[in-house]
Amino acid sequence: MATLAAAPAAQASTTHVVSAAQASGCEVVITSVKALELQETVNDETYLKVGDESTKAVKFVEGQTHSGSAFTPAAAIREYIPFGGNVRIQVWEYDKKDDPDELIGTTYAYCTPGSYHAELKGNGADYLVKFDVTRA
Ligand SMILES: [Ca+2]
Ligand SMILES: [Ca+2]
Repeated sequence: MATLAAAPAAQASTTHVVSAAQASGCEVVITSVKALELQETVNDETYLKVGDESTKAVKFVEGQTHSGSAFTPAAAIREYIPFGGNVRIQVWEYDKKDDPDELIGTTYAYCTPGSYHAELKGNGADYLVKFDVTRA
């Protein structure tokens, strides 16, 4: 009985250590995306890859800004960043089947709370991505 009583106490201690580690992680949320220069002539069909998730494409005209919430699913613009780790953020331009999509650029979010912006340039396009990092 004494041994059984000790086991839950050990588990509780382990659980406490795990939640302390999680508390020092972060979350990144994409707040807005602006098309400074389009990849195509009239409209870009722009989507994001955040961590291992992809959003659906959103149409942009030159100079247009969409809030992060325009990109769906909403969960795809929100990602957990482990302490000491990072999350990759990419802007892509969708093209029809048989035509590979273009990667506009890549940036990284680290576990340091704050508001950030990154100008991503590539394949003739130029996009400004803003994102917030908070403790999670
Ligand atoms: Ca396209
Ligand atoms: Ca294209």
